[in-house]
Amino acid sequence: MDTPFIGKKSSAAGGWGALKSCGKRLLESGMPISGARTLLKANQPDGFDCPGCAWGDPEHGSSFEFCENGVKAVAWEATEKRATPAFFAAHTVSELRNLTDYELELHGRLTHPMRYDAASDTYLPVAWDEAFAEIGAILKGLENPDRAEFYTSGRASNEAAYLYQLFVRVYGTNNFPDCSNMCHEASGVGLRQAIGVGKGTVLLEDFEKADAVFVIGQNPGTNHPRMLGDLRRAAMRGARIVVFNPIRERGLERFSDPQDKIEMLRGGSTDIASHYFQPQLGGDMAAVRGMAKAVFAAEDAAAAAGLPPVLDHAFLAEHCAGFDDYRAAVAATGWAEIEDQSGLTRDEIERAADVYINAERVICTWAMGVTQHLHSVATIREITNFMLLRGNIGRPGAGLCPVRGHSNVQGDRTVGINEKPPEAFLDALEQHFGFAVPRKHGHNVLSAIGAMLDGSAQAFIGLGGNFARATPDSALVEKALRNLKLTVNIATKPNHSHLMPGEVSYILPCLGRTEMDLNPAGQSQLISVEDSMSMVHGSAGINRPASPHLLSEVAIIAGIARVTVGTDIVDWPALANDYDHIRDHIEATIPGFEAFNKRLRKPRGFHLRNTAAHREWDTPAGKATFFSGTLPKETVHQRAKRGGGRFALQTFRSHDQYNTTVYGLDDRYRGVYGERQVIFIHPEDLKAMGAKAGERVDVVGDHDDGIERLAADFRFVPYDIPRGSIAGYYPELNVLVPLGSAGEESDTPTSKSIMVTFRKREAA
Ligand SMILES: Nc1nc2c(c(=O)[nH]1)N[C@H]1C(S)=C(S)[C@@H](COP(=O)(O)OP(=O)(O)OC[C@H]3O[C@@H](n4cnc5c(=O)[nH]c(N)nc54)[C@H](O)[C@@H]3O)O[C@H]1N2
Ligand SMILES: Nc1nc2c(c(=O)[nH]1)N[C@H]1C(S)=C(S)[C@@H](COP(=O)(O)OP(=O)(O)OC[C@H]3O[C@@H](n4cnc5c(=O)[nH]c(N)nc54)[C@H](O)[C@@H]3O)O[C@H]1N2
Ligand SMILES: [Mo]
Repeated sequence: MDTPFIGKKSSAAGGWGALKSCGKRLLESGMPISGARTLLKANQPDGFDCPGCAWGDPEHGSSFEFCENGVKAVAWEATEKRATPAFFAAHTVSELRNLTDYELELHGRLTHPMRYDAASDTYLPVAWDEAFAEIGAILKGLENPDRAEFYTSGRASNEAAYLYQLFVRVYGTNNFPDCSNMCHEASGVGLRQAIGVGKGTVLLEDFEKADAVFVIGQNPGTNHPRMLGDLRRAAMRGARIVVFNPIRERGLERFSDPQDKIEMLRGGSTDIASHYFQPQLGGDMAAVRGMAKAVFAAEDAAAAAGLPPVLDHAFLAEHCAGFDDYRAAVAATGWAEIEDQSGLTRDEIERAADVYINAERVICTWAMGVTQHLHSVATIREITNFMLLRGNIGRPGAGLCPVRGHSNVQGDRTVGINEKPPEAFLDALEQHFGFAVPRKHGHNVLSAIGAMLDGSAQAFIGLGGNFARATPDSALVEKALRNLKLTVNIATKPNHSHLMPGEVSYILPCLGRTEMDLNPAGQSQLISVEDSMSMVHGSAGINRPASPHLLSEVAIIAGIARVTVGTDIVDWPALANDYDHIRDHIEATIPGFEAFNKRLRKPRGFHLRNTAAHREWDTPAGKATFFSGTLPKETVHQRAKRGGGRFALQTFRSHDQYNTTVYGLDDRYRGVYGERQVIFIHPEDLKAMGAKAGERVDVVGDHDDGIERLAADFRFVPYDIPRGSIAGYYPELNVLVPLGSAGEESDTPTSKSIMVTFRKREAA
């Protein structure tokens, strides 16, 4: 069979495979001896925050927490390879566009500020001051500030993000498209409505106390490997781990902890999931409602038998609004509808509910499998409803835990990267800095793209990220970027967004998290980040900068700001010279940052108070609020089931990538090697189509907007996945994600429910 890329799956996540992969990655990165030292400083009080993910750090852990994908993220940044002016001189931008994301980033770290030269179709080095002057002149020359889009990726520090939002608001717009719009937006929206705060309510310690952890739509083995350590410890002390995931993900089944010497020597591993349910794509709201139905049934049975109640009546009476309506809505939802939409049987759902009922303390975590659907906000409200039934919010060992993506995506929102900023924050800015703050809501990712396409947007500034590749309908977005007057990308490595130059285009290279950030006086500057548990901690790099020409993100923002809006309102250079001053402004304008500079210097930083965790409900009703809507009329898998050779496609991450950054072509945990253009599919679906493993097909979009979408030359991988649902990698499949399909109330691209068909490829 022609399937050399399909190999053995790891028997467990972690283990020796993880160590081997790290060694390989470190060698490839050409990271010097300092590499080991660099790694030992990850997530340490006197080191830097790992740029890998937003999982929390243990309160008492003083030893290095091993994490394979953290190693990759660090090695990727600390590489010895350089994309120098000589590299850019040797290749036209059109040539570079033919490289894959993987090949492009292999060229290493950017070393000089570069300006696009249309005559030669290459990037040429430019002086920082010249770059700032021209960018400032173009921004000032736009018809009005709403013509510019200011994108943020979630790696920016609190200090950089705060300065950025301040600059942009002094300039006069709230156009803040943000990676969060494509990520956990639905969590923020749903949680704010239900419990009054758009963040998770648990601390890392709560995982030591929980009796059950529900993990919905998340693949921590790859994307939050350090979370597996916490799940493993929970499993070992008998906590139940209940997984809802259409795909059987290795890391959720078994984990061999590289930290555990005995487990490593014996080649053993620990079972993670006690229960593994495989719903259909987008079936989670139905599954959770089914569990709620089972909880109500158990409550009725207990009452009839004179047993203690299942519901937490005291909590419901004191803290909740809308309970009776919710109970009625659940009663009105039939099992047939629940089974069809969830793809799970009543029996499976009742077994999951039993775990919930028998656990005193329950945590529910989720990520992109929940947030990237049409009805994600409703699903998150339903998860909250379910957790409220037994008072599982706001007490030890229990709570809601949306697991964030980028290492500081949560912090960026906290410090003002928000296209719909709260009025209180704008008031505080206005009062503190004394300027008329723009009040009109700005663009998110989708509306920014809309504005680029209809010509009303004329400039794009990207603080990190890879806008052209991370967004839906990538082919259209690339065109849109090239129609702009100005494109600026602040970045560490070259990526495809840099190859879509507008009329004037700059790549501005910045320091990474692992590098020393020295101010003009030669003092090391500290930055801060916030993790998924709302812990704010300091981070200071230890490596020498990749090039002497790099500036920090803060310095670059200050440079652009000084030229664009002058220094009357804000003394930008002074703030860039001492980040303590930026933190003073954060403290003065954002609640929760009292004594910021002092508390940041404590070993583990500090916790930003979460009202819901204290059972204070900042909602219109002043209570935790049940939402009692109906289930979605039809999900993407239900539509696919109606026939026409259609499938419901989700796009997810391989074990060897960080979003649009591809580290390598293997996906060890899923047994795929040296190939990323693959489609995971149920073997019976293959058989029904008369297709074989490894066969090449084109994947064709089936969105009813008349636009033709094609992802060419993908190969089938038979997999343990529900029939009718398929999966493949982002960003290669972003050409199929329709711009016109956005989550209700979240406006998040629906990258986990895409309708497609297959077209046979003619043999070459
Ligand atoms: N190494 C590494 N770490 C990362 C990242 C990375 O790319 N690489 N990315 C970072 C970022 S920005 C983010 S947002 C997070 C992403 O972390 P995840 O959310 O874990 O990322 P995905 O790979 O998109 O995986 C989604 C998971 O949800 C499942 N799923 C898909 N649809 C459904 C559904 O309808 N229902 C259910 N129950 N499950 C579903 C998929 O099978 C898959 O296991 O990770 C962060 N950490
Ligand atoms: N189809 C589909 N699309 C998706 C998703 C999906 O699951 N499926 N996931 C969505 C999600 S959850 C997210 S968060 C977005 C991610 O979208 P982005 O955040 O835009 O993308 P990244 O790939 O994380 O950005 C990588 C680039 O960031 C730059 N970079 C790295 N470190 C630094 C740094 O320290 N400073 C600066 N200035 N730049 C740096 C490098 O140049 C690198 O090329 O993609 C979204 N798109
Ligand atoms: Mo994300």
